[in-house]
Amino acid sequence: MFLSQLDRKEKPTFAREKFRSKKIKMANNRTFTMIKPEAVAKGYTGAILDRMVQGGFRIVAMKKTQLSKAEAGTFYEVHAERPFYGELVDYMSSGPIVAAILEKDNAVTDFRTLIGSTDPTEAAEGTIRKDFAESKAQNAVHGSDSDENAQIEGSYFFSGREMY
Ligand code: IDP
Ligand code: MG
Repeated sequence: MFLSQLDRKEKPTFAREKFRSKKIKMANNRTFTMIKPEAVAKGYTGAILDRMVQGGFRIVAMKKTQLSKAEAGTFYEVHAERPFYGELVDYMSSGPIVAAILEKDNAVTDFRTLIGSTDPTEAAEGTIRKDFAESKAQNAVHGSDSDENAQIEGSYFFSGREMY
């Protein structure tokens, strides 16, 4: 009697664990982006969002907001040892940005193709950075570099209640 009760209690937990690990492995359909301060200030927000939508990405969540220096520092913590880190943190907190979670098959890879190389002078024709970026530092948009970072970055800006 006791054992069968225990069994019933354990089963749902096991099922949830199984579901969770499957979801993590299969979550390659979302990425996170920011339209960076110089692009927002120049009025490129609408045109850049249009490129994303025309590129096959669905907007799951979106907001206009401004990062504090501390928040920009945390967001770009992986680059803390790079020589451009201070400049990057100052720049990313210098004005409003537009943050969004985007959905598409192979979202991370396809989005990085759509935005082009970090340095706009090396970006392919027709990419967002080629057409809207000012420089390697002020390069119009951010795109996550892995599924794991897309998940971390998206949930830094949005609660589950803000994703549709
Ligand atoms: P990514 O945005 O293409 O992934 P990362 O190497 O992750 O490029 O760099 C993050 C951001 O730091 C870039 O988007 C750009 O704004 C800035 N950055 C990268 N390299 C340089 C540089 O050499 N000088 C100044 N800023 C840079
Ligand atoms: Mg990067």
